Amino acid sequence: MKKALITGITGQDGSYLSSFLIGKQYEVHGLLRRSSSFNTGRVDHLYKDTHDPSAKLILHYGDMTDGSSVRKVLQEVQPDEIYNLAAQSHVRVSFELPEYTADVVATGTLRLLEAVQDYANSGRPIRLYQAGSSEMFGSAPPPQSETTPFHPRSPYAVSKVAAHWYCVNYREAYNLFICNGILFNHESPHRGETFVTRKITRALARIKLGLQNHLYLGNMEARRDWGFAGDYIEAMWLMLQSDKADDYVVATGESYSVREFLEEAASQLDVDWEKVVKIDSRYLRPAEVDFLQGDPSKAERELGWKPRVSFRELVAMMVEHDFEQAKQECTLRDAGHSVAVRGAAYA
Ligand code: NAP
Ligand code: F7E
Repeated sequence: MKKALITGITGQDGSYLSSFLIGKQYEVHGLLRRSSSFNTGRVDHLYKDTHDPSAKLILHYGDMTDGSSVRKVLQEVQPDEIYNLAAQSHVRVSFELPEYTADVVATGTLRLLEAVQDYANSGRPIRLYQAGSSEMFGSAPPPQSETTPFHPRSPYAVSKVAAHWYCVNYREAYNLFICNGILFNHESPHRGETFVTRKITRALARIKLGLQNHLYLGNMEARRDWGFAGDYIEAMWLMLQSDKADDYVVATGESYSVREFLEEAASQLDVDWEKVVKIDSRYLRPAEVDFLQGDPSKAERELGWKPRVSFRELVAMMVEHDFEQAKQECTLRDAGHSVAVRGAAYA
């Protein structure tokens, strides 16, 4: 049985990847950061008590800002594959928390690489996937491919570029099997509620059922290449099954504006969005990424990877999920419970 270690296991991608790897008979270990409240909601359905011999998901406390914990978990688990997904991944928030973002995303990756190098030095084979991002391309004109130069536009993106180059450097210097995935935006019902797609589908569903009145957005003209997270985690795994460690763009090849995403979601829910959407400048960014559209032909050619879920199907999947959630909120409200507006400094 193969063992995988996933940092960022409680995030959107961590949850899809865990489920996928368990389906492939892996024993999955995850680095869990300590929180004062439960933060395992996305993987709870995969979790069994560790005393149960059939448990396939094992969680370990650790934090990318604490190199000793990363090293200890690696030594304890002895994985065949590591998926480094942990990040302060919100671009707008990275302007508020630049040093922390760099510590987790850039230096955190370096801490992991140091631990991996020592581990590999003792003769144990290991493969590492690094979660790179289309944000690294920033203002480079589309379509963006593996040969497009990076021009990052946020502390998050700069940190991901640093992590990317640390990985290339450790691959070349120490002959380690490390793949950088350069993934374009990917979404799902597990997407964090403050990213624009989920913010839109959740708010429109709540508006439809009378749970809120307005949706406040920033730049509606930004264009993104949006795919389904469940498709993208398969590309991560394929990279680590390949004969050669390399870097790959993972994208759909299509691009839509935030406005187009909004129009599609509103039409599926039959909501007149122009009556409920307002612009709030607090959601604008000090530097924006205007146009991302990936060229995934290398991943298709070399890994045999292709996205399965279309843009419309993705919107439908998210709308359906959030409409069901909003209906549950209505049931609670009708039973006399208060329905809270969840807090986030920046959505
Ligand atoms: P996400 O939902 O924001 O999940 C991030 C994960 O990192 C969570 O499990 C989070 O834990 C964990 N984390 C944050 N800070 C940590 C720390 N100091 N130590 C340990 N863990 C920490 O992100 P995602 O959408 O799944 O994305 C996965 C990875 O791919 C990230 O690296 C992201 O930057 C990158 N990426 C994402 C996209 C996309 O469109 N989704 C595209 C390209 C690249 P908590 O649950 O406790 O917060
Ligand atoms: O913004 C615009 C915003 O926050 C998309 C992360 O997973 O993908 C994600 O980063 C666009 C931007 O994602 C709002 O200005 C308008 O142009 O959903 P987002 P992102 O910044 O593209 C990349 C690939 C990652 O690697 C990241 O980790 O939408 N936008 N109005 C808004 N965005 C937000 N969040 N909220 C708004 O109200």
